[in-house]
Amino acid sequence: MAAKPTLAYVGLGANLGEREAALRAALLALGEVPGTQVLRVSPLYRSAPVDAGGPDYLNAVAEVATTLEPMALLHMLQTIEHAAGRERPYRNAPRTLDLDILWFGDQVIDTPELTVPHPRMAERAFVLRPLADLVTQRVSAASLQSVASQAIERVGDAGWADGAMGLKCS
Ligand code: PH2
Ligand code: MG
Ligand code: MG
Repeated sequence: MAAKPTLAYVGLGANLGEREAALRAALLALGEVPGTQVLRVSPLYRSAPVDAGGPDYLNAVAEVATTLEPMALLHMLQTIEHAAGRERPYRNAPRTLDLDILWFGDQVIDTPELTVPHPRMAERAFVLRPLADLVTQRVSAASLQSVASQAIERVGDAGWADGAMGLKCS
């Protein structure tokens, strides 16, 4: 019997190269991960790097259903990052693609390799704003208020990810 899928939220970011194209390609790749479907994607946001340098970031959040275990999903995300030319010369270095597990169902995970919920998501408008677009009731007004001073701009049209979410079987 197939495992029951878990609803997970993945943060996408890029601040080097063709940023929007990289995020679209990542969504397509995510939809091709075994047992994994991209259900919805937030609008796209632009912001200056937080605790980091380099060009502005583009960020979004994807809602996925996956039958993978969290560690298996993490390794698939790392494979997709690597294929996009991701290098890790130092912490928070500019990057062609960053894919972070924000939530994995309601699981709490604390291992050297993976911490879920994402440990810094509550401090970051570039995570909370797109997440709130998808799951309004799960992101409190108070937490949005606490990041309201961070400059962030919604860019592009609502359908920026159309065509990057694979074929839906009905
Ligand atoms: N990611 C970081 C560090 N800083 N800043 C913005 N605006 N967007 C990001 O995705 C981002 C960041 C580390 O992952
Ligand atoms: Mg990150
Ligand atoms: Mg990361």
